[in-house]
Amino acid sequence: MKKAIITGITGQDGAYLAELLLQKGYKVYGTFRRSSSMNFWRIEELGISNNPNLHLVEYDLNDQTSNIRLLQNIEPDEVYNLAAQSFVGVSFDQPIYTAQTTGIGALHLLEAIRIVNSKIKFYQASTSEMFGKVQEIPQTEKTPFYPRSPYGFSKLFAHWATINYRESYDIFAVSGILFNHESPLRGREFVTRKITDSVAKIHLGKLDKIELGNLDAERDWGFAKEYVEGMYKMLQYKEAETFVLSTNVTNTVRKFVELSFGNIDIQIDWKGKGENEKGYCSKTGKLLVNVNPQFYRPAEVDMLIGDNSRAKTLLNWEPKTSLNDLCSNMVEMDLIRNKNGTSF
Ligand code: NDP
Ligand code: GDR
Repeated sequence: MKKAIITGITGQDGAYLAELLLQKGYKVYGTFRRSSSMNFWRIEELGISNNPNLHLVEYDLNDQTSNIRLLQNIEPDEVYNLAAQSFVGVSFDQPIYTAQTTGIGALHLLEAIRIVNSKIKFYQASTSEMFGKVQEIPQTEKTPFYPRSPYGFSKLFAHWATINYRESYDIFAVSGILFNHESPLRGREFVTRKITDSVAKIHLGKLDKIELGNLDAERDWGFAKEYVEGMYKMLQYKEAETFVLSTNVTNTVRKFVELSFGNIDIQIDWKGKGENEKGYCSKTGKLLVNVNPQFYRPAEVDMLIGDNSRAKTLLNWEPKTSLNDLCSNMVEMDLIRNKNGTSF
């Protein structure tokens, strides 16, 4: 039975990846951080929390002895490093912590592999945020990087550390440059889930309006469940390499707002009150979207659109879910949760 460690099993991707690896017959060791209130709602919602092949291990990426012990005790075949301070907005307020966890944290794990067993395969969760300021459209494995946040430059450090350990020590270390991927398991601080959860609350009369920042940012949004399959495929490929996973389609935050409200039969009048008056109304005149500068970032990534041809050709990986379907599924789940009072 193959053994895999997933750092960050309490997060969106960690939960989906654990589900996938369990289906593939792996023994999965998922790491979580000690906290005064436990955070297992995602693996519970997926129905895998009591799977006998799933083991939860307390761990912090920032504690190097815990990295070494993790590998010594479990003797894994594969390590998927998904743990990170992953929220771009917070990285501006907590840059040092973000660099330690999101950047140096990956190096801790690579060093632990070098020390304990250099045959362990390693996946690093890299990101389209490393492309940052647009240098090329679409963005590929060869596009120059220009990160625009402490999160982006920390991930870039981890990306290069992964490549360096691959080249220096012959470690099977893969970097997956993933564009935004969303799902009903997305954290509520990220814009898509913030919107779908708010739309559900507005529909149920629990909220008046959504407060958002930059509505014109463009993102290449896919479905997270399909992206974790890409991670798995990268570690099974014959060589350790770098791959982009994306849908190759970009949309604005504004479009995602429109799609989400469409699910509860509301149309936003973008010509209505207007951004200068800080809000947009429904066609019937109810203020539903407020633009709040609090949610603007000191430096923004204006536009991301990927090119997944390499992953398509070499890994036979391709996204299938449209943004429309993804959005409908997220709104539907948020309606159910908010009705049941189980929204996380
Ligand atoms: P989440 O924020 O949902 O999950 C992050 C996970 O990391 C959580 O389990 C969190 O634990 C854990 N974590 C944070 N700090 C530490 C630490 N110091 N030690 C151990 N664990 C820690 O992220 P996603 O699931 O969305 O993303 C997974 C990875 O992929 C992240 O590295 C992210 O940066 C990267 N990525 C994500 C993309 C996306 O669109 N989702 C796109 C490209 C890359 P806790 O629950 O306790 O906070
Ligand atoms: P991102 O995701 O920064 O792309 O990082 P996020 O959903 O936070 O922002 C996307 C875009 O929406 C704009 N925006 C808002 N964002 C948030 N969170 N809240 C708002 O109210 C709001 N209003 C507008 C943002 O300015 C931005 O342009 C995600 C994370 O998962 C990273 O870990 C991952 O690496 C990248 O995706 C790829």
